[in-house]
Amino acid sequence: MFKKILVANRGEIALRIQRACSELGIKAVMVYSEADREAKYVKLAEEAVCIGPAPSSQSYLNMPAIISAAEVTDSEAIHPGYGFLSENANFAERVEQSGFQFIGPSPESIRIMGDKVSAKQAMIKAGVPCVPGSDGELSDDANANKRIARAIGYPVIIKAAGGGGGRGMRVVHTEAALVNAIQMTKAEAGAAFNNPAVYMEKFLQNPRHIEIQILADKHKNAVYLGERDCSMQRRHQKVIEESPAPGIPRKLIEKIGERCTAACKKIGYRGAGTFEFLYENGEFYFIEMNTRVQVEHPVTEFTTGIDIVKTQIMVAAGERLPFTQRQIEMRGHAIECRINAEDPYKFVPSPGRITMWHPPGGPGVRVDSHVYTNYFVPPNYDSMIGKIIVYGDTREQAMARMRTALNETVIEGIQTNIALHRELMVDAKFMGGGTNIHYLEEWLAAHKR
Ligand code: MV4
Repeated sequence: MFKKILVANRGEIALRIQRACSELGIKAVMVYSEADREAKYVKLAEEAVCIGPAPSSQSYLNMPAIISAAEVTDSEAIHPGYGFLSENANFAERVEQSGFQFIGPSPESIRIMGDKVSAKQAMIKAGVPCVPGSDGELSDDANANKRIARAIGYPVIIKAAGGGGGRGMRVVHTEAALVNAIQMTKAEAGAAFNNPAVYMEKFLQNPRHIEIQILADKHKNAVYLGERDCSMQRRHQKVIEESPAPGIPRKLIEKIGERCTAACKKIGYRGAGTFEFLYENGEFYFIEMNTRVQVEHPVTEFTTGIDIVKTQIMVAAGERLPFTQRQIEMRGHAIECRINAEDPYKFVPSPGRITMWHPPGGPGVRVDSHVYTNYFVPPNYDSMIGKIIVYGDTREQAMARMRTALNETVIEGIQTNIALHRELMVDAKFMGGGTNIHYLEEWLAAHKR
């Protein structure tokens, strides 16, 4: 096992990784920008290294600064967390070339999944069901593209190979609009991702966003830890996540989970990973794979009892997965609310000093946050300041615990989206379960203020 790991991230995930290291008896070296000197995990750290000024381009995205920090502290491995450099294949490669273990999949796996065309081709080959679409990248042949769209059936969606997470996509409803839409998406993709390649898919009108969590070791073992329903989102930012996904038969989850683990074994995937699917009319369609730990991993930790971050570290060190698929049981229900420093209805960021922080507690309540009373939320980064995660034997009990937890929470000095969460937790349709990816935006439009 490693003796010392460098944590190359900030915020609540930096603290989460620091805690996992502490439990494993590993020293955690924290890095921080000039704006993050006062973060809780920096104060707690035995060792912390300033890697640059507040802008992430000069700190959390600064590869030489991070690798130097690992060198001067004699770290053996680097945990990238989520966001920033976590899915940057070149970073993973440079980490390994510098003699450190990257806590995540191989640079090759990251590269394949980063290109959505090659990711989809790998999944088709491995037997994972995908959205019907073009056979790889689109050519410049307008007539050929029209034939592809006609075969799929309108509406179709044009997506950038270098996109993902909602960036670089365009829905096309008629043949008259197709050629121009492809041209526009290619131009935007070339500018934004330095890769003009695009592909075409059938546009699914009312899907849910269901993802499968997997863990794999370096010895060709892979398991799935069930699913998460992440349909409650606004502008591609998830707001609430839960597991299990309401109303989806277990047999279907098991079937798709087995396809995911088979694909992991086939491509030699290691570490934690998430297969993202759209789910519509009882069918799963793969869209993307995330090669990092995700914000919403705690809901899966609650329902499986497995520590995903500790396992990431163990498998990166070469250990075998300490459980088989048969030993993994899902139990109860977990829900996560992301707490953002923002106006709850206008969504304008609200950085500043937190004058009062009273997190909730009690049975089945977990709070992952790096903030505290008198902490200053810097304006330079994502507005998420923490997550409240609850567990219950049933979805109803989990929702009741979340309502209690949200009512207990006191955050003063900045605006937060707690009020929005409190309203959603008593919304009849959400309480019924199984709302789709458009629900929150429709709800917000109907509850304008
Ligand atoms: C789609 C889709 C409908 N049909 N693909 C958006 C983010 C990226 N991961 C893929 N996305 C979508 N791909 C087809 N063929 C609808 C979306 C989509 C979406 C997906 C998941 C969660 C929220 C979303 C919000 C809008 C659109």
